[in-house]
Amino acid sequence: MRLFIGIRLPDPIADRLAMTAGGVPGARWIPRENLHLTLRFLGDTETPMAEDLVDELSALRAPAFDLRLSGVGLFGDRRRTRMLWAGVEPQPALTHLQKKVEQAAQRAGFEPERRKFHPHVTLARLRDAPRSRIQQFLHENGDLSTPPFEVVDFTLYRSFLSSDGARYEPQCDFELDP
Ligand code: 3AM
Repeated sequence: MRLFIGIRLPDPIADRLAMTAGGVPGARWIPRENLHLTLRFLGDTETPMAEDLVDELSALRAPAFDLRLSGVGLFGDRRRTRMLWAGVEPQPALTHLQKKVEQAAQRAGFEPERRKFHPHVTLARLRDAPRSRIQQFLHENGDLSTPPFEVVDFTLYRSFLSSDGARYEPQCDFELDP
């Protein structure tokens, strides 16, 4: 099964992000119910390793925290699929949680994640999108800012890929300390 660990967004926050969709030809917008902040991509995983991971994540202790999304940006270049994303205001408790999640994944037997953690919420994947429309999107949504919301847990997701795109199914929530 294809797995990743992420943070769910409260409905009003997902609603606000979903309002940014549109206006960029070649964009595949992430469906509102799929919007999330990825903490760790795990990929295809055998059941025993997934069970070890659940044990490790259940034992993880980290405090709950507030998070606020702000701004939008673009990852990637013309040779790769590019992504539009919403930014995350710096929050040391989020970085702390991500490190704990990384440690838990490694204890469960996953290879270390070599890439630096850039917290973001993917809004759309782009293919051959005109540069001018991307710039327009970045300009129009540059002042995106959500109210702070409390992150009280994080989630192990299963990802199902199909020609219609990905479907993400929460498998298990792990509570943070109040
Ligand atoms: O939340 P975002 O969109 O940044 O891009 C995928 C998504 O991240 C990423 O895992 C998240 C849930 O699908 N992802 C998918 N395949 C990946 C891979 N092979 C990957 N990240 C790293 N390596």
